[in-house]
Amino acid sequence: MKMIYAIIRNDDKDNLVYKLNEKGFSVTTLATTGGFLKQKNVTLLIGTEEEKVDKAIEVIRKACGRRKQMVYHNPSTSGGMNLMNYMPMAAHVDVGGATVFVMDVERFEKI
Ligand code: 2BA
Repeated sequence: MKMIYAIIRNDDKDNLVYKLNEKGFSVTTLATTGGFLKQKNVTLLIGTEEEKVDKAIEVIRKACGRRKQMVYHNPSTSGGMNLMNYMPMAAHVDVGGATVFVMDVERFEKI
């Protein structure tokens, strides 16, 4: 038996939990905060058999892996009548990412 700790972005939580449940993994989510940036993130606890660990990590990678996302900025209205100030601006930003730890479970019981 193994325990997977996966620290992920809040935005990826619902999709990842859905995908893990769909594949038969039980999940507990904890609301956590990164120690460096002090931003809220989510830590998933996933207890599973050793032979299923790679499958769980594959699901995490697909749902949360680092990727580019297009974001649109609201046009500024503070720059006068210049047309450029009203043009929507688009940019690619990096989103996602997961930090995963896999640990041995000495004993597992449901009482
Ligand atoms: P990541 O390395 O992707 O880490 C994202 C979050 O995962 C971290 O949030 C932390 O909550 C958790 N985490 C990562 N590695 C961990 C570990 N070895 N043990 C326990 N938890 C761990 P934050 O601490 O707020 O860090 C956010 C991002 O800031 C990190 O992204 C990394 O790019 C950067 N960072 C973190 N610590 C740093 C440091 N001491 N110096 C420079 N950059 C740092």
